[in-house]
Amino acid sequence: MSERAASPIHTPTLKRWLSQSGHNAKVTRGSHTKRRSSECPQDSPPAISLPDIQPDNIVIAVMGMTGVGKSTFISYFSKTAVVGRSVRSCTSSIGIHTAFIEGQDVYLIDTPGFDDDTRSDTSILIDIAAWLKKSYDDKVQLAGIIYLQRISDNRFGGKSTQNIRLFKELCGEKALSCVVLTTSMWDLVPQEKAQQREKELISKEGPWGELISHGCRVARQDEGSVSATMIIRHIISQKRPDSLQIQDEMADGTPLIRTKAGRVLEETLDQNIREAEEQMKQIKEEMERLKAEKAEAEKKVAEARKVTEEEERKREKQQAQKEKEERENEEAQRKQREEKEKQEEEQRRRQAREELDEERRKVEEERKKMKEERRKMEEEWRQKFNDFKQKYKSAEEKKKRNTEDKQTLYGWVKEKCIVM
Ligand SMILES: Nc1nc2c(ncn2[C@@H]2O[C@H](COP(=O)(O)OP(=O)(O)OP(=O)(O)O)[C@@H](O)[C@H]2O)c(=O)[nH]1
Ligand SMILES: [Mg+2]
Repeated sequence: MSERAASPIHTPTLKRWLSQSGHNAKVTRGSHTKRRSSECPQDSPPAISLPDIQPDNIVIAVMGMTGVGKSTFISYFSKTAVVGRSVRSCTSSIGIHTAFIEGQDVYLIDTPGFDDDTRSDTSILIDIAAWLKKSYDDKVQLAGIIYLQRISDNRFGGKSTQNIRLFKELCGEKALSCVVLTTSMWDLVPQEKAQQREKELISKEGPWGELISHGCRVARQDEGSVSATMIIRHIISQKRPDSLQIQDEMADGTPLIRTKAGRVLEETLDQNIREAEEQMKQIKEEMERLKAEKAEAEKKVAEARKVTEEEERKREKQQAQKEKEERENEEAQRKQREEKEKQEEEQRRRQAREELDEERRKVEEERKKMKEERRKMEEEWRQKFNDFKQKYKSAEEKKKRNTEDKQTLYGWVKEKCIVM
């Protein structure tokens, strides 16, 4: 595919009209895709001259919810497309990017995605409708619309369904044949799963079933610039729709809110309000229920606390009684023990006294015995002494007598002259 460094369109009339409209849709120098925050790349492409869109130029709008890859799709053909770097919404206003595809100048219109986290769907629809009205007034016809949807989304939720309804009423049945329903982000899901989701998406009863029955084509944006070029080529090869339903309605003077798309949006908003109110009601009921549960729980807790405190008091009383009994028991045991010890002591003392008495008695007896023995001995001694004394006296008398005898004898001898 031949491709050329593209530059955003500068359409003086369009620029004037859009800036007068007071909406977010702006045609600015450099990049027409206004970037909203630091999440979006900050390196703006250099400012380049902007060609006017002529009625016979090929203009393709890329639509879809936020983050589906609209700017990424355009970036394969135009360096001015600003791709988001995070999950936050990036493209905040309509951007017009020029590209050279298959030997032709193609104008790719980057639209802000619905379900944006910083803008309401209403203000986005106003921007898109304003741009479509202006292009209608300027006789600029869309060659086709690429409606992107992530195949990686787990389920086709309420928001996606609402967005499809809005998109359908924006285009109108007669323009749906120039729409290519395109699935992106095939690389994020296993092929088998992605194919299954695609099958569900395009089935008759599926979210895209009705659109397909009205002529929408289905494509996969699964090979970067290759598949993107094939999609563009398909659109170029198709007959252009005259106009979109919303353009016809607005050209007839129908206010945006009364257009079919406007009504869908209104219904959606009403439904969202109802859902939010229902949700609020449920939350309120849930809160009331929780409050009641809490009050009940608190009551139970208070009752349980009362019972517990009562039990605690009883337990303390029982404990105190038990301790008292234990103390009394101990006291009784102590007294018993002391009494027993006293008795034992008394017994010991009595025994000791008795032993002492016995000892004393024995000693006394011994003493008496000794005294008796001494008395006997003394008696014996006295007897013996008296005997000795007697014997001594006898011996003395004997000696005296003998001495006297001797002296007598001696005297006699002398007298008789007998010398011995
Ligand atoms: N893995 C993967 N990422 C993709 C693909 N296409 C886009 N992305 C990423 O998805 C994010 C959003 O892409 P954008 O192109 O900014 O999406 P958008 O639809 O323009 O988003 P808004 O401007 O917020 O409406 C970016 O980080 C892209 O790099 C794809 O096919 N595969
Ligand atoms: Mg974008």
